[in-house]
Amino acid sequence: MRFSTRRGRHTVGQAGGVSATVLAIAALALGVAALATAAYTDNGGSGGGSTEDVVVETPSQGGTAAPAESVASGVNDIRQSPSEIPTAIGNRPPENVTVDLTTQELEGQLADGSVYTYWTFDGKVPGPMVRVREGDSVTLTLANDESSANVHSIDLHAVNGPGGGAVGTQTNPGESKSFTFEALNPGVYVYHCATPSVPTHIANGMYGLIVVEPEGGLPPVDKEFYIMQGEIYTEQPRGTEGHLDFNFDQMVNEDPNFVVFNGSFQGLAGPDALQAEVGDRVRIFAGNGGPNLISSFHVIGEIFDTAHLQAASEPSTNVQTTLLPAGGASWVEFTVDNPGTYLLVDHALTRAVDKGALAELVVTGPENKKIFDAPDAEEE
Ligand SMILES: [Cu+2]
Repeated sequence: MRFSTRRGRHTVGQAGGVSATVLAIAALALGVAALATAAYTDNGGSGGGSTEDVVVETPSQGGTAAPAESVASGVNDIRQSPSEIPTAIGNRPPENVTVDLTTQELEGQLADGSVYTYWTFDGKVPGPMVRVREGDSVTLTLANDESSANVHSIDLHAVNGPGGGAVGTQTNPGESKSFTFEALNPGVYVYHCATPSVPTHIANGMYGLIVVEPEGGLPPVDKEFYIMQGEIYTEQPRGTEGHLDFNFDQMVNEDPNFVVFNGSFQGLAGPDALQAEVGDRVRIFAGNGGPNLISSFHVIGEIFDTAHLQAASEPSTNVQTTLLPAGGASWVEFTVDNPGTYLLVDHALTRAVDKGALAELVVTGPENKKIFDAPDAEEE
């Protein structure tokens, strides 16, 4: 995505190419699954009233196990990096802003050994985060890559106007269309393709977030992350090797084989986990593309000091789990007090453990035993 203001054009988001980074999703998924299983051992007998035992794990320092690859060679990495966040708006007046997005259809890795044909904004799921200021006049140009087989479009929930922009952006392959809107309402909003069958386009990966910062900007934090949940409805069951096909009937029945964060099965873990340091104030922009399920977004071992429920301007405080409606979002903030691995999940937990909606936040730094002390925690 290209994104510019009067102050000059700069680029955010990736070029949509194949990432060279990585580790085997196989090993990764197994590791995460084991971790998740360990975290939910039937009350554990001493949960202090909670069925959730904090997973205490010292982050691996590396150097022993040979890194495997999390995305197979020659397969597109469609995962949006959770750290791919545009620069904060800060304290600036409203401006004219241009946003350029390109819709692309491409095969990418869904899970270890499995690929899927994604429909995307800029080659990633979710599409690039767009970040503007309340009062900005935003001119959005949507290009549909000439290699596409389908018409695509965009509906941004931050827009006040018919179809959220979809009426003006039904774009044939190889063409582009533009429209302009004023970002009247601050908040965090979902955008998605709105070309029939709309749920099909969404299920194939066509969603993202647009953040509209209020006058004066959002308060600074140490770390910001970008996570979106979505469902993938495949003809073949999980574990099938090779290309998995979309299944319309399963979508209509709201029975996805995969529920994912940022496009792939437990893809934000291990070397691709979110990273923070003890003492960091963390902000997560969390959205749900859907198209059908409601997410119960939770971070195991943390409490949201503030959660903007349904992305409302006023925060709620001390929230354990926040709902992300289909086509809705939230942003949550918390401070990490102790090192270890914290799991981001849809707390409808089969979706996390079995279907893929699970990510890791790895926190490094000194222990704070007054806040948390587990002498019987298993050492690595
Ligand atoms: Cu589309």
